Amino acid sequence: MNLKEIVTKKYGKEIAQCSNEELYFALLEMVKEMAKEKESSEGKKKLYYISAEFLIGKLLSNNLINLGIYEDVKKELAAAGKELSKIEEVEPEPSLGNGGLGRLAACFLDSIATLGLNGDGVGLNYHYGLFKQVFENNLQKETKNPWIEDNSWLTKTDKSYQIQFGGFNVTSRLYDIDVTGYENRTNKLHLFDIESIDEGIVGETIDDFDKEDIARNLTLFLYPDDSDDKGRLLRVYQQYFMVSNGARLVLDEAVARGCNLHDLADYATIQINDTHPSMVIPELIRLLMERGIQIDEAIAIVSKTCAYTNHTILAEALEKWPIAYLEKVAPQIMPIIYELHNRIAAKYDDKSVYIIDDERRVHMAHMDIHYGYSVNGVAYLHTEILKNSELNNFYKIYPEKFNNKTNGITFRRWLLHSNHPLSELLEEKIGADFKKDAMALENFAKFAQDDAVIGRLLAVKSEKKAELKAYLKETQNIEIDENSVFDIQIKRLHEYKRQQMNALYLINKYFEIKEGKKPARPITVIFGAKAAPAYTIAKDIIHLILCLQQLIDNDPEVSPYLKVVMVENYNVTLAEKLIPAADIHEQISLASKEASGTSNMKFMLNGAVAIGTMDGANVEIADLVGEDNIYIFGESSDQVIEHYAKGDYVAKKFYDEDEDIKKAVDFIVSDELLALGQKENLERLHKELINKDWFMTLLDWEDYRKKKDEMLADYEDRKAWAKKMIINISKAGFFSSDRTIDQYNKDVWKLS
Ligand code: 26V
Repeated sequence: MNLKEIVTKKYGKEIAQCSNEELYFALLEMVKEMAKEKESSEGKKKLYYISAEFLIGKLLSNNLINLGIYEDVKKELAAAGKELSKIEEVEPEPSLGNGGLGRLAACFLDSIATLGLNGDGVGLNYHYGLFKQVFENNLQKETKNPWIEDNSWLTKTDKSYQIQFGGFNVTSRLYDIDVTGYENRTNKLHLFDIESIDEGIVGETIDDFDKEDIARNLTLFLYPDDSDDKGRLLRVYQQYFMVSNGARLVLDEAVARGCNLHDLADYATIQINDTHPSMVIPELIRLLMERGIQIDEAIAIVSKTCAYTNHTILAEALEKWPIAYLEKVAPQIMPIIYELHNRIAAKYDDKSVYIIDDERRVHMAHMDIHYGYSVNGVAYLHTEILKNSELNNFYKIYPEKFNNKTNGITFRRWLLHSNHPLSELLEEKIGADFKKDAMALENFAKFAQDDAVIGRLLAVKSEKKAELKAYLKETQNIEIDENSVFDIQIKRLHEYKRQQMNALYLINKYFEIKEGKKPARPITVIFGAKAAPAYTIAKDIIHLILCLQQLIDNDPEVSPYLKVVMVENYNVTLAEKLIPAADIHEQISLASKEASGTSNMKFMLNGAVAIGTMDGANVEIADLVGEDNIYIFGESSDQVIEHYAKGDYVAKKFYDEDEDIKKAVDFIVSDELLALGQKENLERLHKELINKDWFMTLLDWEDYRKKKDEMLADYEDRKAWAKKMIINISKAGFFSSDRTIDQYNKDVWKLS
């Protein structure tokens, strides 16, 4: 049925008489019907991308684009006096991820379907998802984030399993979301839930619920507070629930396609997205044994079926679960984990590659590496660091398992959907090929000296900046100047990402303006970030930024030249507005720490220029665009790794010896800021920066400051800057997730 027919049937009226809400639900129905027609059972072998997070964002526009009906629907609505963009606003954003890892999983699903591959996502249906961030007294507060409505993209299926935990069972229920490929097949995102979930048990704050009542709380939140044992245990319950359901689904579907289980690896491959789903290995072995396969063969089958992606080298993020937790949650997999461990311990003397350590903790990544057939990092540098340092002992055993798959992003969402005017300009100048073949963007480079194209491109940027201004005014009551330079840093709040370094730059700029040294043009620095609820210093950094925002807003000497904005509840929808409007983007992690980054790719595609360290995918971006088109600063990953090895970085030395640093750092506890913020938080951050600074903010600060000033000066030559924009856009093709998925498929999954 077309939209008109659906609207008549559903509401008995014309499109023009419908509210935006009614039209949203009608479009939802229409898209679901059309998506269904493109479901496919083609392909003997199937990929399961199993992940605790899928940060899918709103789906309406994306689906309309992928189904090839966006323009027609927009016109039909316009003819009835309706605006598609207003209808999009009705849709709630699903909140099923933290950041890059979850968003990557969503981009991958889009590309898997777009390439016509047989592959689905498997995850959990968190009812409140990640918390909603609100600011109160310049502090982050976490509140519930309900997103599921009666009528939504979720479709309840008849799939259900009995999942056994230590001492009790729960009944699962599978919900599916359609994943439409761009002019290609429809795949599925399978989200498991429990029948007995009870949203009503959560009180005023997000941690106000009985964490031990697993049968009612299991799928309420993504990563509930893990600062205490109960929260951590709940996370293990979630993980086991996810993989037990996932493994059963894999087996059921394989059998339905004719698999005899001995040949499972010909029918299924499972990509383990970081260590959150690692228990799928022992669980799958257990289920195969339950179905009559001997342990040796079961281990061999699973080892040919599972592949692991590492997304971080941060020690605290590499999961190691105490045996006591696993015994409580899923005692039935412990004998298998012991067996997997014993086989390794019998073979190798080196305890660093064992699965169970002397503290009786299970190293999930170690299990993945030994019993998976592929181990990949997510950018060239990251994979090199895994091979040569972090996982070197494993690399020596299994060099053939290690491979790199540099991350990518889907251009459907991050260009076609989020930046219509740029997309149109590109199509006019280089044709529509780039929509299917991202490398065709290279053809845009020939316009780098073309004044007419430069004028058009700058006009597109201005249009997106004006749109962002209007959006922030309407949604957050924030005023920004569209004629200022937009400098944007959006990512999870973490010390290694060094939002604090950006804040120190702002303090320094504040001093300069006070002293009469005004910037050539006003600067608007925008942050978007959520901090993990138990990550104290990260929350202190948010506090500092919010205090600076208030201080500067209230200072008539400074506010005409400098504006700091921390947007509330940064999410995919906001990213879609912020990225196309950016002039400058900040990729300033301590070298070696950011596995890849993916916002860097989205920004370059939208014609923003990076200031960054040689870290993650920045290295490959710099290689592609060349040094004139990116602003690189800071020590290299080798130097940083050496500082850690020698333990020779002393923040206090930088603080004592550099007056500008001292002045900026001390301003954190100045009377001006203490008047706006909490003494405890600001003093803690001040102390941390001087006495610890584990992620070496002060090491690179001077270099960062110089580079940024150079960049701001260069921005004033608008023509030269536009050339940088054009080069960035034209080199972005490599970062299409279609390329990444094609590589996964050719090197790892080998789907037909
Ligand atoms: C998780 C946690 C959880 C406990 C507290 C500290 C902490 C720190 C980091 C993480 C991150 C987990 C993995 C992750 O999200 N990695 C991101 O993956 C992206 C997609 O590959 C990549 O672009 C980012 O660079 C990487 O940080």
